[in-house]
Amino acid sequence: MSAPGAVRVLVALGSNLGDRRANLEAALARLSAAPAFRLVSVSPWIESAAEGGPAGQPDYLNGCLEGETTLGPHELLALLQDIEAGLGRRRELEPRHGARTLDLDLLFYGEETIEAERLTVPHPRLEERLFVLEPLCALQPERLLPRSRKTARERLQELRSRSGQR
Ligand code: A4P
Ligand code: MG
Repeated sequence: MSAPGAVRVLVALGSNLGDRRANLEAALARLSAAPAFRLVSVSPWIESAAEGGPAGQPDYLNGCLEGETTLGPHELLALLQDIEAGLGRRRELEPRHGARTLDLDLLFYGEETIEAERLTVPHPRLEERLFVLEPLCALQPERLLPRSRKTARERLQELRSRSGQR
């Protein structure tokens, strides 16, 4: 059952350092243990080569989760960043888009649009990334994306045909 005032959220997960599956599963366990967060569903984990960033990085394991929370969006971002740090991420030591034990990005916070200094929602790059759209489509293929105005499924097909994948 939903808590009163709870908001549906979607979070992207990624890891390309250490035991990637264990990192992602530990993130799920920590989120589920937070009193203000309820895990609703999780996509399969999907492996892909690192997009952008320094050359020679290990492949990523990515996924997406749907949850429900009574936290505000900034509080939720703080929780996600605490979990990243708790699982060994040292953001200050990484190059941009460098390898990381855990990356948690807030894709959607209900239907809200947020343009704050430290938080942009819906996530600004989600519509350009196969590694986000693939797991998102496993959970919400009909989700309408604000920039392209396409569904997640349509946008995934478009990016796949552009990159020569079927
Ligand atoms: N921030 C703003 N909006 C958000 C949001 N909606 N969710 C701010 C999370 N954070 C948000 O994040 C930098 C700052 O973004 C945070 O301090 C927060 O206040 P970060 O996680 O430190 O930086 P990042 O993840 O390196 O940067 P960025 O631009 O978010 O990178 P992406 O987009 O996450 O890409 N290839 C594959 N195959 N799989 C991947 O998962 N990931 C990346 C990183 C590159 N290539 C990849 C993958
Ligand atoms: Mg990130």
